[in-house]
Amino acid sequence: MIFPPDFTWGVATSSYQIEGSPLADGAGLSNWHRFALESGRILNDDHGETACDHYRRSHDDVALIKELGVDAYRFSFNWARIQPHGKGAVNETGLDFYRRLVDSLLEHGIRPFATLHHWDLPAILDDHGGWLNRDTAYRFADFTEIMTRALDGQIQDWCTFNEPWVIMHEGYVNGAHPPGLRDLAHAPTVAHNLLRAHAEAVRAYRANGSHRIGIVVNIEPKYAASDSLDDLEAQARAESYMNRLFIDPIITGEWPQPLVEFMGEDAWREVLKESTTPLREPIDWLGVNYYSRNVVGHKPGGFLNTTSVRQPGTHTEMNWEVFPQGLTDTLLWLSERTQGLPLYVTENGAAFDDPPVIGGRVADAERVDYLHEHLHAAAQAIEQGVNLRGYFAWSLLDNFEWQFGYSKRFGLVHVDPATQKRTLKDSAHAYASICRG
Ligand code: IFM
Repeated sequence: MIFPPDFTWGVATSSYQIEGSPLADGAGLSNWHRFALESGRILNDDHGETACDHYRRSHDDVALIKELGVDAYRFSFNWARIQPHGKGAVNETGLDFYRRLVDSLLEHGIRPFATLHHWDLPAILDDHGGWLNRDTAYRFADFTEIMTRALDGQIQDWCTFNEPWVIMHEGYVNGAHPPGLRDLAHAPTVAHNLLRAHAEAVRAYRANGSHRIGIVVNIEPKYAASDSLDDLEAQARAESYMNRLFIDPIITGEWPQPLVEFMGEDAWREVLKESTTPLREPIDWLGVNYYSRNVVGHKPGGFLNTTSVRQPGTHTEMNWEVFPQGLTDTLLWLSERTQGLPLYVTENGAAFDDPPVIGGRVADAERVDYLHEHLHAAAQAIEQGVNLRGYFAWSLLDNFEWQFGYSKRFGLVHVDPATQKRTLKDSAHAYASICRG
């Protein structure tokens, strides 16, 4: 495996998944905390009240990141800590937490990669329609301006959204995330508002910041189950919905046609009335979160008239097929669609049923293999000409995996929920030796 000498090696987390203390020091309630506290929403009624207690242990966690020998740390802000009411006055105590975190990263020589929004929205904005409301885009641009003014001196790599597709699909179509709505008809409006918010935020950033800004999308490459026309069309619909809905408007200014055709122009009427030109705000880089692939067949009555065809072979605890070739394919696909824009793998990793800590060791051999195979796949993409600038392992810590609570463990570092003790798994040691070259 050969990586360029200036390749960025990192680990990633997000605010609600690790911080805990969600209401501390004047923070407002977030949509995620409110949702998690509603009984029946999350497996075992888990929530982020404590999570990895990172809010109180961030200094030690930065030392842990340093111990891994990585160059960069990708994290996100809990917007409700900073603007408890989703707009207006800044809660300086909340902002100070991130100031301290960033100072500590820089003191340790670790480059901060900041995500402005990784799903935790001030709950009050959800009360006003969340991403169905056009105004949320302007609130997000204001928030971006606040963060940029406060931290652009120290942070050079910014990202607007993490996985806008998940916000749209799980929150407004599938109902597993807040606000828990279930209607495919929401997709065009929510996608449009998220893209508007992204573009407004990039413009706010350009006015106030002077480094780099991008967006992170989740891509699950879609392979047709057969060469039949039905399956090929099913593949195109699935790809349009999940993989092209956010990239195409940003890069080409077009909505993916197979999806517009499938849903019918009526469903898209309001969105199609507006020009996509303002959505095409140039970005400096694109992040991709890759975990698995999807083999798609035609099935009348299935979601988008498609079905997922389960493949033999290893699956993770999330029931996701382990398919490293999909990462090479994804990077080549993105590279072509984005005409050589700098790319980062901003998340890649796996939940496995890890063995327990024995004698200070977690022998997570499956994750070690997963990591090696996917890094090999990334190196192959570079060899084939992809402008890949870095890789972030998901995740630094075992953490709150959304609707699955604490049942799925993605960490390179084991976290004991009772004591919060951190233990480096074998995968952390393996990753550290790769990062150190
Ligand atoms: O834990 C999530 C993360 O928040 C977003 N990307 C996928 C990860 C694993 O499901």
